[in-house]
Amino acid sequence: MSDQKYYITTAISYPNGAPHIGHAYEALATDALARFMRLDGRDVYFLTGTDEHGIKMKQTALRDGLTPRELADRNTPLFQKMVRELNCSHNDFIRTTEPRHYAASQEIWRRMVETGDIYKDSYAGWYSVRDEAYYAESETEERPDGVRYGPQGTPVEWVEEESYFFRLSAYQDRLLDHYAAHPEFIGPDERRNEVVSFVKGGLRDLSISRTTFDWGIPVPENPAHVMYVWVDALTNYITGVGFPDDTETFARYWPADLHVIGKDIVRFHAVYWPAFLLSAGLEPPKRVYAHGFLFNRGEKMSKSVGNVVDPFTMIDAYGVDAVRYFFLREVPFGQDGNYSHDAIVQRINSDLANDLGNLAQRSLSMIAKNCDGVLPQPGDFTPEDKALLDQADDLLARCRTAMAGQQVHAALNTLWALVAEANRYFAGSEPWALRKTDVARMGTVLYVTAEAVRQVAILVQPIMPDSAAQLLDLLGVPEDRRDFAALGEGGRLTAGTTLPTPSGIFPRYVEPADERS
Ligand code: ME8
Repeated sequence: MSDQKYYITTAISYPNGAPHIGHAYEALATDALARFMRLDGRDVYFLTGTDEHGIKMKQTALRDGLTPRELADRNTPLFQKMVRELNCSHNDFIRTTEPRHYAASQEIWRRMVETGDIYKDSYAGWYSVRDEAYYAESETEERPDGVRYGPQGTPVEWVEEESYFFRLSAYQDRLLDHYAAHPEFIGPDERRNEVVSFVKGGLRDLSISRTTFDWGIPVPENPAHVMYVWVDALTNYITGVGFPDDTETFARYWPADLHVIGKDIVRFHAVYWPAFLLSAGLEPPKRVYAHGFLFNRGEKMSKSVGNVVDPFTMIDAYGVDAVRYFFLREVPFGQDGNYSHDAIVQRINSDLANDLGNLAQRSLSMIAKNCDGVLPQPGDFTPEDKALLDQADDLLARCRTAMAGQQVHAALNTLWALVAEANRYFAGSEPWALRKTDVARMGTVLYVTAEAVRQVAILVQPIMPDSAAQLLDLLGVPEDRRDFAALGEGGRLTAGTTLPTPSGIFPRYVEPADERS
């Protein structure tokens, strides 16, 4: 398994403003999936970045008295800072204004021309700048406010201009065949059904260039046209792995194993993108998975926390690992979710501080006090010991299944079920009482508990990399025994290891205002 590649991407964000929590959510979830696969021995390539062309960028720049490039140069560093502060392990951050991306976009265009899929005509129809999307008249409606809206609730405007078209209509059957042959191509199922019925409803050729503005990549044979922003944006996924010049890297990583995106941009990824690729003689990605949208429940936020819609404020207030854990545990991946200060504090104090933190703290401090800080040698295992160890040894298989289907919350539920079981085992075994009656048995209980914590700590690394590393330090697990190959019976803790002095890793969240009292 060790050599199997795994190419994973986020959508690339529009840097027409500062990053928001939706952007952060997508990045941290994708990072958890990337880290999981890496620890599982896969050769992972993880790409993220910014989508810097298009009318939306141009209009925002005009409003702010900037050029679109100045706007991109002002905001893209904030997206780079966000992924850094979120502790993302991306291999590359692509900006669609880079020369390598111009080369890739012009090359895919040329290949689509060669296939005969691009022709010139004139476009007349509806366009949403907010979505950067063309809509059929039947998908729009005029509301009582006199404004016409598209299917995502954004205003549309009438556009009429000379344009190049892509023969999307010619791909209807091939796309339907592809969805049928690869039922895993789009997830979750709800999104797949939407796409299949959209394509069955009939595809019209797609306008893929604009002449009324110039903020985009020039069309190779006719620089009076710039490419429609989505043609260039989607192409980032192949630019990022070396298309067209670095054929070795491209052959190694393409097709992508997973594009992680939000549910509002499924049509672009599951209809347009595979059609462009098939036209250019390239393979479609293996899977596109759409997460849901996050909503601030609108609860009053603690003053000290401030505006928690801002990912930077949120990281400052709660810590990066707590933020990562909260969103991935709280929101079933693929569904919409709410967040609020109270919900985050609840997860920090209950799941992290009480359940996992106390389990680790109680067992490790008993080892420190009663075993001279040396991991005790276990005696024969009782059925209770074995039951807990078996459940721990089973975690990897369960987490693999969950993560292969992007069910990150389900993987976490499995881990916390083991944490709950380990807490029951620890309380029921009363090692503090055994200290006076049966020291050897106490040692076994402490060993078994520590071993359960070890497996949880290894498997929780993709979600909370820093805290998991600290926990593994406290358990004396060497750096080279922290990947998934070290899980299960073969990687058991080594009795006799001297452990560092334990310290708390998951502090309770205390409202800053309460700290003084
Ligand atoms: O769509 N909750 O960029 P973008 C969860 N440039 N996810 C959200 C969200 C929310 N409230 N708001 C946005 C674009 N997202 C294009 C993508 S890819 C070739 C080009 C998600 O900045 C959204 O669904 O509007 C998308 O996946 C990502 O954030 C970037 O959104």
